[in-house]
Order: sequence, then C-alpha cells, then structure tokens
Amino acid sequence: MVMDYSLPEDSLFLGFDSSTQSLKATVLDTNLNIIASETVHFDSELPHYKTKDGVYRDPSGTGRIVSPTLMWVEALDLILEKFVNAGLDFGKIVAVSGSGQQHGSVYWKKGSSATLASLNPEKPLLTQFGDAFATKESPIWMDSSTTVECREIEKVVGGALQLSQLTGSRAYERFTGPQIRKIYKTLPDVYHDTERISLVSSFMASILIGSYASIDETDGSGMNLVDIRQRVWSKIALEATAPGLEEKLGKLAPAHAVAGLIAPYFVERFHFRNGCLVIQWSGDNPNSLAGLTLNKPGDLAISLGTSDTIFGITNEPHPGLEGHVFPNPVDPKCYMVMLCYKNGSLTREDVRNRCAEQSWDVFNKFLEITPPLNGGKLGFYYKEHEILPPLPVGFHRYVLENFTGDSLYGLKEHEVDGFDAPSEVRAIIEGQLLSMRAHTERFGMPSPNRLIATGGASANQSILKAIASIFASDVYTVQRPDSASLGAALRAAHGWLCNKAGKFVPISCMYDNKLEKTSLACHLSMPAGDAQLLSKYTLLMKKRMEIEDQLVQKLGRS
Ligand code: ADP
Ligand code: XUL
Repeated sequence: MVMDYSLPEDSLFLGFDSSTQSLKATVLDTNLNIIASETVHFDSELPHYKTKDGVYRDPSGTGRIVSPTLMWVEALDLILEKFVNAGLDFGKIVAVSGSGQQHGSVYWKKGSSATLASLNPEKPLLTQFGDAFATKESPIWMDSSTTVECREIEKVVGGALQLSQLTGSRAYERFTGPQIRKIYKTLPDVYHDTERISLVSSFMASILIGSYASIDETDGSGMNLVDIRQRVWSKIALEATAPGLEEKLGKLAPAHAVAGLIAPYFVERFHFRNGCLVIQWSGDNPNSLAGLTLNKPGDLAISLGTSDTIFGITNEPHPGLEGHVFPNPVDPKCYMVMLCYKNGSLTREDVRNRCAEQSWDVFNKFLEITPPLNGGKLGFYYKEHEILPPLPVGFHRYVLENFTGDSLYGLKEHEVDGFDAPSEVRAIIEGQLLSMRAHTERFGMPSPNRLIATGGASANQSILKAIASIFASDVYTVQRPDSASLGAALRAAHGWLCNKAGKFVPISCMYDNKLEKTSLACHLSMPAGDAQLLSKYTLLMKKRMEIEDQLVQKLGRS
C-alpha cells in the first residue's frame, strides 16, 4: 500500500523562534509557502524589562548573562495578538512548534504545574506566571560564568574528551548542565524549590500545552547531559552535575513527537482549534538545519544571528575537544555538527557604530572599497568572552608586512593599536569568516558543495560576497533570513504527519519533487569566488590560526 504523505487541505502550520533579541513566528500553508510572519523585538517593544540586546549582563565582569523569564512569556501573548490584528485564522492551524535559543534554562517553582494546568483565558499570561519560577532570571547561552563547574563535571566523567564522546561536546560554560550545577552550588534554595527545569524550547512548549513538555533529544544535547548515541539521559553526567536531577528534568522525547494538545487558554483567547497539535520544540540551530533542508554531508549552513554558527550533517559523528554534535532533529539515524561563536552580529554592530556612522550602507561601502586580503591586516574582535577560541574580551590587530598572498616564507607580523575605518570593517568580516573556515577544517567538516546563509546578517549582500570568496563556494539564501521559525513551522508539519502515520516518516516526503515551488527553496545569491583568491586566503588563514593559537596560549582559559 502506498502511504499518503500529503498535508491536510487548507490548513496552516505555525512555527516560533524564541531567540536572544526577539520572538519571531512564521506561518506556512499546506503547500509550504509562508503566508504570515511577525516579530516582537524585546528591547524596543517590551522596554519595561530594560534589557540590552534581550539580556542583562553582570556589570562586575563575572560573565554572568541572563534574561528575564517573564519577558519571553509576555512576548508570546504579544505576538499572538499581532497575528489577531493581522487577521490570521487561528482555526486553520493544525500544528505548532518552535525554536528556542539553545542552552538557556527556566526553573519552575514547586506547585507551578498546577498554574500551568489552570490558565485563565480572561487574563494575560504575564499576570499568571508572576510567581511561577524559583528564579526570575534565566541563564542563557551568552553566559560564561561556569568555568569551574565545567572542569568539575569533566573530571567526574573522566575528562573533557570522554564527556564529548558521550554527550557530543566537552563541557562549555553556556551548556545547561554546568549552569544547573552552578545554581545547585551557589543558590541551593533555588535548586531545592525547583520542581522542573525546562530549556527555552521546552519552556515555551509547556505554556502552549498547559503542562510540562519534555525536553527533546536534540536540544537536550546542548546540556552536556544526554548520551547522544542512545538518546537518553546519561546517568554519570547527571550525577556529576547535581543530585536528584533526573526527576527535575522529566523524560526526553524525539523532536518529531507530539508534546501535547494546545491548552484551552489559547483555544478560548485566540480561537485556536481544539485538538491543534503542539509538536516538541527544539533548538534554534537544529530547527534552522531543518528549515534550510540540509540533507547531504556537503551542505553547510552559516547562520549570522546574535551568535554566528556554522553547521552541517554527518552520519558518523566524531565528537572532539572543539565543536558540538547533536542528534539531527528530523532524522533519528543522523547527526548535526556545529561550531558556535559568541562574537557575531553584536560585535559587527560595534564596528559599524564605531567606524561606519552606525549605518550598514556605510559599512558595506567600506567592504566594497577595501581589497580582499585587506593588505595583510588581521583583526581579532572579542567584545564578549569568545567560545571559539576560548578567549577573554579584547581586540587584537596585526599587520603582515609585505603580504601578497603568494607565500608565508619570511613573513613577519606586528601588532598595531588600530586600523583605518574601512580596514577595520573588512578585518572583522574577513576575520570571522577565516576563523569559521579554519575551525570547520580542523573539526573535520567536509569542504562545502554549497553554503546556505541565514540569520539577520544574511540579508547583507556585501557579507555574502565575502563568504563566497573566503570559502570559494556558491552562497545560497532562503526567502526570509529567519530559518529557525521557518524550520519550526516545517517541523510542526512533519510532526503532524508522523502523528498521522503513527510512526516516523522521513521529512523529505513532505517536499519531494516540489521543494522549488515552496518557501523552503534555496536561491543562489552569490557565486563562488575564484580559486586563485582562495589559495591566498588559505595562506592568510594559516597565519591567522598561528596567531590565534599564540593568543590562546597567552590569554586563554584552561
Ligand atoms: P537572533 O535570532 O539571534 O536574535 P537575528 O538572526 O534576528 O538574531 O539577527 C539579528 C542581527 O542581525 C542584528 O543584531 C543585526 O546586527 C543583524 N543585521 C540585520 N540586518 C543586517 C545587515 N543589513 N547587515 C548586517 N547585519 C544585519
Ligand atoms: C548554540 C548557541 C547559540 C544559541 C543562539 O550552541 O549557543 O547559537 O543557540 O540562540
């Protein structure tokens, strides 16, 4: 019997993206075309939380970075109201899913499951969750305050490499396990008062279903707590992190599973249909992987959002001391590999504001008037503690004397205090991209057949041109730069189909033969740069890595 993998006629699929600076949402129709999208920008639209870039940074320099949990709750009501005003027919939505910024965590206070189960549709969410959390501040992925806890966890598990081989990553400051351990050690009352710990993804799903949603296997792998091959909690990692933790985490679920049905609150307040499915939410990068329809090992995606990430897929993971391996959220047999940089868009904005009159147009003009290779000028810009390489806040600039790109022989570099404005602009863009290329090669990712760019900065053609030159690869984009909410909407449809089939169905069944006719289609935005320039960039990259390794020796955290 031939299975029918068609989606229901005249239906809609809603995908959210609860990210660092905003909550976004995308609606797909049955033909996988975008019919609506909305955004709530935290700093400007919810100014009473007084966040900067959606976060609070500890001014005393501990590296502690958190977001107010209630801001995410209020944003959910607000974005749904925007859809009401835009005339969205909520009754047609048959499945919802979402993306959460990875690693961030929420600490539900004892008794909050009852709050979740009895939401009053007459009142906004905000007024009902005021007392629901054991701490009102959620640690997020930008936090770098848990180095001690990272080393403690790695030691118990047998070392950094062992932890990586088990969970897909060595211990990283932003990963949820080290964050939980820090709360257990420094705020024992908060840990004790917590009945459930959610990730940002499972937190938002919990509100939508009116009870605690499971953590999905993929986003769960950003915690240093999941055995990525078995896709279960790792007992030894749990024990190394905090006592009684498994009970507070609940069960893991595959990303394509149904988390629950939409809660009566949303049916009555926004007229969602009874029985609308909420599919497990997952991490923003994994959902981008789905939204960009990455399906071959030669496909690489570069996401230029608040963080910069580069990711692809692999059948055979080899987790090491650098980078991350997560289970693929749309293929139970396959994995995604990823590198993550903290100094992404906000650090580019800093250079734009200092050197380019706070304007992307001026920034782009500077990129266009400076030559590729930047006359041998190399810059390292860490406005925040960097993840890759692990370096503290600081800017380092070097000039390679007489660099032509033909040889590194006899070449000397010297450190300088600053560059002229156009060179500074080129130095940050080339520097970030050369680092990505070098580390993907070091990590063993295949060189790309095609690169798909996404995230806020992928709207910038001058940046896409630099990517095409440094990787000598064609650069593709999709219709909208927010692939995380698009991927979430696609996963909502996938989850709906798996639920109907009563088993896992390959996601490609949904778009086989018609991908090009949908909003998921990738379009060539920038053709690959030439091979001669590539070999010059290869030399510059080698030199950059030499300098980077020296900086890590001198300044890096152990
Ligand atoms: P996130 O999802 O992590 O909150 P986004 O993917 O929405 O972030 O990206 C937001 C960032 O996009 C902003 O911080 C901004 O610097 C960047 N951005 C937006 N437009 C441009 C542009 N034309 N050129 C470069 N960067 C841009
Ligand atoms: C990934 C990471 C960031 C966040 C941003 O490991 O820390 O990319 O997911 O939202």
